Amino acid sequence: MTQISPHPSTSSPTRRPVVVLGAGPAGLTIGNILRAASVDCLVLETESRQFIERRPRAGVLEERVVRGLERRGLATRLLERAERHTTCEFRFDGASHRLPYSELTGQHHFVYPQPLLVTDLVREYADVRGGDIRFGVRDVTLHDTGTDHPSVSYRCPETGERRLVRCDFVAGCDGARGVSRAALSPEHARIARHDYGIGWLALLAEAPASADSVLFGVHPLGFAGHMPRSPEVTRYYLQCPPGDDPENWPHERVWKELRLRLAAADAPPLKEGRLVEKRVLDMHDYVVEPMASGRLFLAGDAAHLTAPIAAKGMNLALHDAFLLGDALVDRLTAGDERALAGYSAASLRRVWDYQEFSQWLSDVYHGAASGDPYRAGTTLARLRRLFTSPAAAAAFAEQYLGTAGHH
Ligand code: RFL
Repeated sequence: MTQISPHPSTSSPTRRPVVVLGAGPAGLTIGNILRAASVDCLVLETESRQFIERRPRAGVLEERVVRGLERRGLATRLLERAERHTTCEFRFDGASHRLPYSELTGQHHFVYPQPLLVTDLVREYADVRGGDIRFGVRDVTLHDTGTDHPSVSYRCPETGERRLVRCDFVAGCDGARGVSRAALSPEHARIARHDYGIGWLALLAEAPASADSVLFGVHPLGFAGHMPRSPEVTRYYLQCPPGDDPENWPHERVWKELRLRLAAADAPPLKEGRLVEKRVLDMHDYVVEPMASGRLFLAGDAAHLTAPIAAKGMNLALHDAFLLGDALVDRLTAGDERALAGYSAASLRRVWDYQEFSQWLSDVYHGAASGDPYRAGTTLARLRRLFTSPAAAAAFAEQYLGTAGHH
């Protein structure tokens, strides 16, 4: 619904070409692209700077995304500090199977925790490029996004006063729980949803990685994942019932299940540590089509959610940000509308491709524990094919690295 709430009475409405909602990877990247082209913008964020710089989430970036950040001057620290991964390892039937995806694609995964990337992007936007950002804003409301004169209002955290910002475009990058998705016109926007009916217990352990690569354990007890994050912290996942209570997973149970589900002959023991994050994620996806209506353009999780199954969410958010940031610059500096008009369709091609990969991978991860011997059998056949068919391995590597068929 395009929000038509009356404009709040404010003493001095300001004006900016672009208002960006949300200071996640998508919003901050768009802000940086606009500032580099001397386009004025305002980023509004409901949380504090300290909070967004510490929020632990993703950590795996495709090389193509890293090069996109590098071209825009946003990857200096990332390139100095990120680890490059070349291989992932599946564990099933009690054995390890390594898949050398860099040999197959010529590209790497870069492991760089999302809070570090967000810290770099905020610093570059606010402290280096002089971009305007307001943290801790309340009651963000969009107005008139279906007209040529949209605006955004919010409550100022310091004074409690409502402020109105008139603009030419709104970039809705406010994530899965933001307000911009609801401001799309319902006659034009459709939301496709998929629920996997599966939960993942997402864990952060204060422990070094137990292997030099990502590990995927496909086991009759359920999926288990191991993702190195930094020398001190490792992410683990355990499949669990959706909506499970993390309190059902005390320290001993977590490590016992991880040891069982990631077991493989000759594998060194897991390096255990204190669990500093323990939350249950219900695996579901949605895609908004189209990702724009009037002067409102969505990017990242605001427009599409991909369960962390294929580690694609942050990558998609950044692919969107490159497309939308560049398109807004074309429109606002050269009057060229073409990229903006094609933005939604261009982004959605990749989004659906990644959704399909996520669904495929979910079958592989969860089939063995489905309780259905037929699904368990086909899951194992798919897995074995990755290690017996070079064509199957290459197809997996292309999708995992995001190198296939996109520009
Ligand atoms: P974000 O990062 O959620 O940022 C949105 C920002 O908007 C703010 N906000 C508002 N601001 C203004 N007005 C409002 N009304 C607002 N409402 C909210 C929020 O405070 C926030 O700062 O969205 P963005 O930029 O689209 O980025 C998306 C990524 O954060 C997300 O896709 C990834 O974290 C997903 N994800 C992973 N992605 C990967 O590519 N690789 C991974 O390995 C990976 N692992 C994960 C993940 C997500 C996880 N969780 C918890 C959701 C692991 C986990 C556990």
